[in-house]
Amino acid sequence: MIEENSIIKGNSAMNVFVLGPAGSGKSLLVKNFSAYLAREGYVVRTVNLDPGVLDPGYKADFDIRSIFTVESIMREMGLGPNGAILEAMDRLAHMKIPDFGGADHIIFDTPGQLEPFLFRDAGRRIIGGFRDRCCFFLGDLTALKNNLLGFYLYALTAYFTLETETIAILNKVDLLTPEEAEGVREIVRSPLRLTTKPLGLRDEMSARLLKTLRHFFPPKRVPLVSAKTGEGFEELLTILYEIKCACGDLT
Ligand SMILES: Nc1nc2c(ncn2[C@@H]2O[C@H](COP(=O)(O)OP(=O)(O)O)[C@@H](O)[C@H]2O)c(=O)[nH]1
Ligand SMILES: [Mg+2]
Repeated sequence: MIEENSIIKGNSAMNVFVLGPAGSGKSLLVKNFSAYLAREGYVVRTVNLDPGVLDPGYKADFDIRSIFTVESIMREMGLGPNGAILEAMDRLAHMKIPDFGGADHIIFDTPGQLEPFLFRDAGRRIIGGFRDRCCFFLGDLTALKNNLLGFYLYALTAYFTLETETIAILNKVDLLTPEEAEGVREIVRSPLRLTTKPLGLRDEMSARLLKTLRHFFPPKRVPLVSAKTGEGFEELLTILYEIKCACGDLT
């Protein structure tokens, strides 16, 4: 269990951590989804926790780069970029992130290097301090092709490592034809149909795993979205609403 820490006192917002590999569209989602929420009448704040980004494309209400950047840590400690990211996230785990009293949603942008979040304790310490929280785990549909299984497994690692409800989100649907998008939806709904007979061992294993993973990522909870056009944002908001309700704190 994660104990609450002093960072979160008074924060009754839904804290949404946007995670995913580099280029999956995290920063664009933070920018456009927060603007969408604001248009829907919510009080939204954005936080950039990526110390390596040159320009996230939006003006964050709190930006870690005002305290350090990957470059400044590289210089200060003589580290390479990967070591500097790990050091940055370890520092962040001990820092107080400003409390935005009165916000309904706080959307956090994160670095593309997933190691500190999925394979080290820093992410859990950064995220776990917030009471109402969830992760949006983004994948780039154009890069995933037929590897839905690998994507789910990463999202599952986030769920277990961070002890946080994790929504697997397939981004960049605008780059797919309607037929391709429907094909992905079909796989999400019925992963077993992926397999063709006779089954090889690998196919059989992936089919079984996908079947199990449906418990963690039920098809209704795997939205296909576009951070660019806003397609699927309504679905994301509904999911946030359901998570908030499940936290028992809806006012
Ligand atoms: N067409 C399209 N491009 C996107 C979408 N989301 C992100 N991108 C583009 O993908 C690239 C990487 O996006 P970015 O938000 O920087 O990814 P990050 O590294 O995960 O923060 C940028 O060129 C974005 O404009 C999307 O939904 N559709
Ligand atoms: Mg980014």
